[in-house]
Amino acid sequence: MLAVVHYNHGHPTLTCNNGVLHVCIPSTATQLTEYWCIPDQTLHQPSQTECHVTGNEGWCADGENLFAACLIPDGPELAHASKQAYEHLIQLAHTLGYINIYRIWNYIGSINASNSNGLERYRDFCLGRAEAFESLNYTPASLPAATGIGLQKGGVVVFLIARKTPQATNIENPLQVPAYQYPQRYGPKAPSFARATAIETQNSLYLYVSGTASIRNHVSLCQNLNQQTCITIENIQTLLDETQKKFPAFTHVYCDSLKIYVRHTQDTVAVANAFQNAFCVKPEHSPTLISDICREELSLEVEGVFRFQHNPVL
Ligand code: 3EB
Repeated sequence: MLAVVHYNHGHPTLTCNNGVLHVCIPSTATQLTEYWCIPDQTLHQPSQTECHVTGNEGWCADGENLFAACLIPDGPELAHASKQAYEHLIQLAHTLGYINIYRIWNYIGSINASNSNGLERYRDFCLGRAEAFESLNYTPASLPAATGIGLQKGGVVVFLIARKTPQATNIENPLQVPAYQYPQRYGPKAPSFARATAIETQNSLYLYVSGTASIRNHVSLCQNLNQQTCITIENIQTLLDETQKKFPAFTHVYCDSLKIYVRHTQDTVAVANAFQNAFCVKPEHSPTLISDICREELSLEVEGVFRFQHNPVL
């Protein structure tokens, strides 16, 4: 295991404990503990991990896989601090040799509120993140998959997973404009993320699906909860279909986990049931977090990890 993420009360912290990085993310509405393990770990010898925390940054690695996190303090504007923290975190991964960053999470305090200039804090964050990726010479087609979601308060908590070899394959959704090509009306810089990334291990192909919402082309479809649920399920299913087209040898797909973000507490049961049925995943592997979503009109967003196999797993 590389890291444990605790969604609980209190303020954000990073600590090392028995060679594992612990990230605490303040979440007043829901409590959740998440364990980040090495893909296909059972096939290898139990690996030795190394864990370090310095100031607002921490990481844990096993020689092939890295989990790294940083805490961005709150302020009247987020772009500058986000750019610096992103550059620093990505450079850290590169310096340690884990150059293939394939999945990033961003938890943004008061995501829909305005900053001191009247720019929505999500858009403010997107600006700094985009500038960081540009300054590090990332091409849009090589961005990691991501989640960008709200937290009740505070600055931004960022964590990522990366590995040394080989590169991830990016998957886009043909029903959606790539997020990095969203038009300017959604903010001064488009969100920097891929819809999904696939990584191959010895026996499996893992698909990391970004936070997915009820968006077609670049437009939100938000008539009601049922429509948002159906469109989001179709978007995730389309990413699974695209992956199978690119990797036809992997004929069997399993949902390892989902994370379901719901804006309104009263929608939790209906949304959780719909996604658990659609992707055959148990409730204990598909927790719900009450969070604000980066577009004010959206009520839900769902991310997941899917495993593709050559043969059925009994
Ligand atoms: C969307 O498709 C919904 O800014 O990192 C989903 C996943 C969303 C990641 C991010 C935003 C992000 O645009 C929002």
